[in-house]
Amino acid sequence: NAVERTLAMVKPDGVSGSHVEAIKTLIRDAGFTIAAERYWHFSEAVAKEFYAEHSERGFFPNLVEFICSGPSLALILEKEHAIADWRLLIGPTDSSRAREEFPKSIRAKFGVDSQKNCVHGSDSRQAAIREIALLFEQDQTAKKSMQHDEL
Ligand code: YYY
Ligand code: MG
Repeated sequence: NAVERTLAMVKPDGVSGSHVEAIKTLIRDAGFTIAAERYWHFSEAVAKEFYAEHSERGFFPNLVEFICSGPSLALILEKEHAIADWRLLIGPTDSSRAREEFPKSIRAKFGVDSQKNCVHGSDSRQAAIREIALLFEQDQTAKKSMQHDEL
């Protein structure tokens, strides 16, 4: 029953739509602890690294542009089964499908479509470790590739 960590993120549409406080309330009400949080304004290089697994997909260029369009709030969430439970709480990738199938999910409540779906969640333990390292544990040189605190 080890406590698990996952990487959650409120994407640019969620930050600009002022959904951060509502989402943090849903996070705490679901029993997660917010271990760390940090605003990032993604550079193109870091966005491409974050979403590297999708680099061959047709939606990739638009996804990178969207993620770089404004600040995101990255959060490290802790709880037993944090990875799977956070994926359940955010709902399916397509916000319309979320509204049909998981109306209580965060994407159902605040997402717009398949791209502007408000939140991110790591999909495996390996992804969580990689994403937390990328957004919270980079050395100073790497951090310079991102412009943070641009709210
Ligand atoms: O993990 P999750 O965010 O639910 O979906 P992925 O299949 O990993 O895709 C990552 C990201 O890419 C998704 O949150 C929005 C974007 N995207 C898109 O813009 N258009 C699609 N048809 C599918 C995904
Ligand atoms: Mg994914």
